[in-house]
Amino acid sequence: MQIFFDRRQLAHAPALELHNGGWAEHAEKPSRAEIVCERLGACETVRDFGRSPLARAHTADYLDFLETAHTRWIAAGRSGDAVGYTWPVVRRRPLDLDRIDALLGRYSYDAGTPITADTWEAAYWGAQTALSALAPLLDGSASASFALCRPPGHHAGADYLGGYCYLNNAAIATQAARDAGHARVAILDIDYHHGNGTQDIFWEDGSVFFASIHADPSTDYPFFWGHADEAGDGAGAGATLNLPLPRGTKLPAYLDALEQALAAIAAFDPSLLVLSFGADTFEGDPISHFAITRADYATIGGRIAAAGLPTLIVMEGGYAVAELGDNVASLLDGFTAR
Ligand code: Q9C
Ligand code: ZN
Repeated sequence: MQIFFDRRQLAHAPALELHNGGWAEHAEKPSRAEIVCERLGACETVRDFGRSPLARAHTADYLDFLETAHTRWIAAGRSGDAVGYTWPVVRRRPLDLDRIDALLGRYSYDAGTPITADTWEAAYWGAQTALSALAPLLDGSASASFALCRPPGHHAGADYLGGYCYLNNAAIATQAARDAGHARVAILDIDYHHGNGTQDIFWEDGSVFFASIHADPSTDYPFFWGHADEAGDGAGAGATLNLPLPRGTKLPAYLDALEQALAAIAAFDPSLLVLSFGADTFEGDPISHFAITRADYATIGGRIAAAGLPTLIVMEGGYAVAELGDNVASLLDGFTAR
């Protein structure tokens, strides 16, 4: 399996996140990607596909905001990481506001996702990592590849950041595959958290099937999305499948959900699969509550490989840093052994 990684992703290192009423050390650390890279060994060089494929999944105004937000934060006399404190909810309307705090509210939905001086650079190369890993699948020179992306992407929507995510790496690669001629692409999201950004981007798109297995949003972040009755709308009605599972879920119940997701994906008959892979389903994850073991990841990888689709695997979450390398290696080994 070809592995793609770019060290420029490591520059993003937010200090703190608002957690249970206080500022806590940020869980999404650069060492997450470093330890996986060390464990997996040699990585392919990432190419620069420019900004246009990013603008196929995100709005131009959001990309401009993300690129300039920290500079504007400093220009407003602040220091450290930029984070919002006011979010429009009631009777929202498209006001053209200039104040950085207003923009942070407009383009984000939580206080766990600070913008640092290096966020744009890191997120940009994260997206390029996903696009670079897609390339051998598009030209047929590989049947599977792994994009070691960081920061993660699946909570970021077309015009908002959140959940440690800024650019939606999986969505950008999916749209690039569509634009390269893949008529139907499926996304399978197996991060512990619901991939609300990805779901939102393709909500009304019948050419992308989005299936997600995640912690029940009644008890877990992101709360407002990922409930079982969310199924898409318009041309995308029926092209979204949410399979929420309770806290404490172990492999057997997880595999039942996985078979359901894979059956729905097979019925959709895609020519490419994008796997949003978060290893935060791990039993030892510090912010999550499933009970998947390292060995289980190989089983899960094998089941997904059995779908027989060209597959782009994109890294999402996973916060048990010391075990992350082994957990990712287990999933990839299970996938390739199949
Ligand atoms: N700090 C991913 O796994 N948790 N994102 C908020 C308060 C947010 C996780 C709790 C979890 C986001 C990609
Ligand atoms: Zn997650």
